[in-house]
Amino acid sequence: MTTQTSDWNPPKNIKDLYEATDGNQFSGINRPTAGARVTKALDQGDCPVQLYSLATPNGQKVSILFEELIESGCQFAYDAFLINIGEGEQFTSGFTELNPNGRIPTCLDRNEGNPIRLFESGSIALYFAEKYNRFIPSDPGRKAEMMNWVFWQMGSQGPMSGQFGHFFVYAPGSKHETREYGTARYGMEAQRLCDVLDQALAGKDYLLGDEFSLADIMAFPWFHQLQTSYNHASGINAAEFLSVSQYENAGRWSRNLLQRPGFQRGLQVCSWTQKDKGTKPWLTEK
Ligand SMILES: N[C@@H](CCC(=O)N[C@@H](CS)C(=O)NCC(=O)O)C(=O)O
Repeated sequence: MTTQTSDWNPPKNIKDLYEATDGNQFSGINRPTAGARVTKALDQGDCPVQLYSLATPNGQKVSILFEELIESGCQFAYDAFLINIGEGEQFTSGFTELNPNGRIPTCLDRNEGNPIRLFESGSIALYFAEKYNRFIPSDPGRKAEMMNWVFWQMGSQGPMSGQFGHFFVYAPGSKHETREYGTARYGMEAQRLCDVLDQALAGKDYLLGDEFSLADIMAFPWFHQLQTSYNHASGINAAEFLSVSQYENAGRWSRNLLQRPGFQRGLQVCSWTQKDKGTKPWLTEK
């Protein structure tokens, strides 16, 4: 590919561009460095597993898995703690000791006295699915296909859809040209990824055909996010903007998954809107 001529001259160092991000809804917490920003221990409960999360699509992958483990009959108990990422709670020393990347979801498996820290939703999900021998096919070919979807989700669907959401909803209000470029680039890619999912689900109940697996748990929350969230201040939402209803196979799959009690509860764990009811709101409703 040839390098295009450009009338844009970047400064010698990115530092001179940092302030161009001012005004995005997360600019208060964005920094180019890692590590703890304050010394503070994490809250802990009595259960074997401690989950530090928020009901964003990345958090929901793990909480849906946890609730599906419980639904499938596993003796699985976890405490959940809401991490307010807007206030930088992902940068306390307690949090970054568990997750040097400073992102939700993050877990601690006390593992009968041999604690194991877990970060990255894909790593957390594979760890617990393997530990409890659930949602991973025993047949090597089917297991490989399941892994294909897990890595597709982690490497493509999540990051690209998230970047779309940033430019569409959270980027600085006045940066119209930047927003149009970012929204177009990542929005088109988010559509392509929805189409990948949609085509894979043609004539099938689940990504592996007739077998529900971790692939479905992983791929659901970001598709659901595009169906239901990312509302622009003008009133346009992602579903309308990206014509998400055109993905009929994925829409049918998503509706069916939403019938599962594990999905219904998993979506609510560490939900911001129901914070007053606790991190597992259905416990209060009983
Ligand atoms: N690849 C990571 C992504 C995690 C991630 O980006 N989490 C977001 C919330 S959805 C976060 O914690 N953001 C806080 C920040 O940007 O400081 C995973 O799947 O666990």
